[in-house]
Amino acid sequence: MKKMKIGITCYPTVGGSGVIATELGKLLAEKGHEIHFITSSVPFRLNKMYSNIYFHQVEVSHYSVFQYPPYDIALANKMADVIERENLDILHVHYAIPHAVCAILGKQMTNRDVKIVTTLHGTDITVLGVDDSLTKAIKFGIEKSDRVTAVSKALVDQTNHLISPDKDIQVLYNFLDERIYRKVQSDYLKKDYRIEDHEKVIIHVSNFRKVKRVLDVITVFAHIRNQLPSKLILAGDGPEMSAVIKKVQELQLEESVLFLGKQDNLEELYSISDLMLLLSEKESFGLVALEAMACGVPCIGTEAGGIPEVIRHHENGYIFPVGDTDSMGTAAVELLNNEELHSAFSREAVVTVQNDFHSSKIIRQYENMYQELIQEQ
Ligand code: GMT
Repeated sequence: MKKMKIGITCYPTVGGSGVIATELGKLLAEKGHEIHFITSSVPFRLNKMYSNIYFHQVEVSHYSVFQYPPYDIALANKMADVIERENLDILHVHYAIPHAVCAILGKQMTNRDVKIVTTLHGTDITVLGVDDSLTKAIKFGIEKSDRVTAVSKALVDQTNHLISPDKDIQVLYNFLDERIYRKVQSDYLKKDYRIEDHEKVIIHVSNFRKVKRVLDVITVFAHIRNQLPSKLILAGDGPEMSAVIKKVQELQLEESVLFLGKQDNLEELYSISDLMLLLSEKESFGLVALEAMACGVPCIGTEAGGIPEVIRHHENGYIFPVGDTDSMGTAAVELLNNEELHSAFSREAVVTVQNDFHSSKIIRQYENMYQELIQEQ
């Protein structure tokens, strides 16, 4: 396969989409492609040196005449610089707004035939797609991209429903680095966190936005805690944190809930967990569920968005309607009490990740898509 020069733009500090964009760049670099990140800061997962990964920082002028710093224009300008100087074959942007629109503008500032690929991650469609001030820009960004991908079938359907773009959108699922996300020996953490051997460990990881319904996580955990000795690990932070703390206090669960804040090395936390709860009302994919499953943790999720494409009901976990905390609590207790069923779900979780979301498979799909585009020239 021809080695390509690929530009990547993402939100370098934001959750799952930044993680996927960065991991994609790293894995493509490992396959010999030359990668150029064009972002406002170094992507937080770019934590290792690669001789074929370059970083081009977008700098925004803060002149007093500008009421708002012109980030989008500065990004388009930087994209144009990199397209020309590095002779990029592909510019792959994550999020339609503003990145796809900037890429189209940046390309127009050059006379190069770089191909633009846009990946939709969710919030750009499910939240911004209903904002009248942005729908035309989102549609424009999608329609003028050479290829558009989305991280789940559900997100393709939602995009078609909300924006009706005149464009085929291809599903390319998220993936993870299996060398990192696997069951590891981290039992020492149980001792450190004062988790007794007979206690079950439930985990929730998110940015604690309202859409994640972390209060439901607490309700379900309270149900579990009533029936079984257990601890809840909460990893992450965000706007709902004070409401969550208040609810934990009201239910007198302070001794059983561990607030860990933002954490790296999540595989160590998943490896001591028995169950992951992802109870969001909007979720285009649910990367944290995939990470937990890769470490052998069954998940309970909601019917929202792409979650059922990852968590399969009665196979590797359970799916319930958003807010049905009674059913979630009952299913959780049954699963945690049934060792045989729990082991079967745990094994199946690992198999699902290997078969359907393996990085080698997904990276090949991206490479093939890029190659096809280049050959269209
Ligand atoms: O979940 C978030 O709030 C962060 C957001 C992001 O932009 O990183 O996540 C979105 O993209 C992830 C990677 O594709 C998906 O796994 C998340 O499901 C998706 N979040 C939503 O749709 C709410």
